[in-house]
Amino acid sequence: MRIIHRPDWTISEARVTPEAVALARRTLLGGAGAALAIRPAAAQLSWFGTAKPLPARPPLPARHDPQFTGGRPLTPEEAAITYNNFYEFGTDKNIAWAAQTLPVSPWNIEIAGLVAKPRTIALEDLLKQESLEERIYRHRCVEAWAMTVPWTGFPLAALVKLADPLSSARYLRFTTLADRKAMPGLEQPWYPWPYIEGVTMAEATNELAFLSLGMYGKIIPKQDGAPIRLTLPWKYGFKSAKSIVKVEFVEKRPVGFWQQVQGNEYGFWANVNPAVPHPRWSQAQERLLGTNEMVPTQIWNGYGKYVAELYAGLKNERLFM
Ligand SMILES: Nc1nc2c(c(=O)[nH]1)N[C@H]1C(S)=C(S)[C@@H](COP(=O)(O)O)O[C@H]1N2
Ligand SMILES: [Mo]
Repeated sequence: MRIIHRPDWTISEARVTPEAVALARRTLLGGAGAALAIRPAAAQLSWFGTAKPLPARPPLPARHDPQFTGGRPLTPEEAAITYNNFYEFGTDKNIAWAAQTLPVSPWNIEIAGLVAKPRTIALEDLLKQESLEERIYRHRCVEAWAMTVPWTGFPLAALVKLADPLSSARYLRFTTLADRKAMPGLEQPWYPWPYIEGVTMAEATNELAFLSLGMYGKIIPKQDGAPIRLTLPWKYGFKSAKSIVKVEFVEKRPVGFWQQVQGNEYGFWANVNPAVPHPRWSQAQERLLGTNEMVPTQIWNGYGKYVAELYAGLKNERLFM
């Protein structure tokens, strides 16, 4: 028997409204939130400080790369870091508090598969070898919400170089943390844990592909994938795997978490394209977190100048799902 468990977001985000955000906030507040809808915006801001504050994050200084501006106003930090997809902590958007149990230190990354020397690196040792920079990127979730965020990290290409892959390596396969003690979402056994994602070698070494350790000039929040996550701004957000523990160089195309859950809706490539609808909703527009403004979606999420050529020869692939 095959049971298809559709995550609630695959239905709900298609009809997202400002009310949905109000509802999310109300949930954060518990019962006290019922009055929220009639409170002025300024008063709404204070709930964040008073209800259940998220831990303060230490600064993570880095050189800002002026090449990546985001092209639209930054999403307010509070909006970006309290509206998350991180199924290991639950299937709704307000998992920020639940995610504080994520154990981030010590953190090791296993480099495995088709590389000169498979090994495990402590994150702090990896960071000694990479220099951090800040880039503002647009993020587009397949559910049609979007944000614009300053990420701090280093190019994925630098990790590929350090890993020293063999010429037979064709893909990178990322495995993320699956810790039953810390992650209540793993109790939902119908999901194919751990969360896996993958990219081609050409994608991994593209200038845009980034590993993020910070957000808004500070250490990345746990709910956003601490201590290290992928940031692939031209692809739907589910490709940007959080809390990575293993990077494997492989010959076979990896099958991602969402592809396993619902392969007819979520594929390997998942490049953003307004003209290719999701089977159950349009991708023509996106809702900006923070303002709820609806704006047109751009092909490759606006990053065609960097990545379109990667796909020029791939005529028989489902590039946009
Ligand atoms: N391990 C893991 N990584 C994940 C997810 C997840 O559920 N688990 N969700 C993905 C999805 S669908 C999106 S849109 C982004 C959301 O990142 P954010 O919460 O920082 O906005 O993370 C991606 N990476
Ligand atoms: Mo997403």
